[in-house]
Amino acid sequence: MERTLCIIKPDAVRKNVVGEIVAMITEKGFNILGMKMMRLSSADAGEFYAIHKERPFYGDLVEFMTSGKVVVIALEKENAVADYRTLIGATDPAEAEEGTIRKRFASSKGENAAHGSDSVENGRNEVAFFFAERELIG
Ligand code: 3AN
Repeated sequence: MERTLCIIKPDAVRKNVVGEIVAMITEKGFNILGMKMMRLSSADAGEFYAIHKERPFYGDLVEFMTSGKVVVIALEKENAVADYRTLIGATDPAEAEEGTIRKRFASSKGENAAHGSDSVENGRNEVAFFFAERELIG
């Protein structure tokens, strides 16, 4: 079983589409191991996105991710990482396939509704970044 991390980003929370996104995820057969709403601090967001530190959009990304509430969801399923990437769609909503979360709800490359882990290793690490093992219920 693989784990992957979903973050419903501040733009999607502001649009009141948390329920719709959770429904799209569970309809695809993902098991929710843990879910919480939180407001990321700059330190949290900066550390979580440290891999993008040198990218020109890093400052905007941290500012956006701390601009409002997010919903963090730990997901489990066979092939969870790739299947969830398929469900969220391309980073740029203009390139995202019909029926994906980003096609439906994202407004731009930056404000793109949902985060998804990009590898099996990052899936486990990102889930562990936000959840203690005892908070994850199989
Ligand atoms: P993904 O989220 O699809 O894995 P990455 O890993 O390339 O995409 O980028 C991580 C996050 O950085 C994206 N979710 C997005 O919020 C932001 N981002 C990526 N590219 C840009 C860009 N050109 N302009 C603004 N923000 C960006």
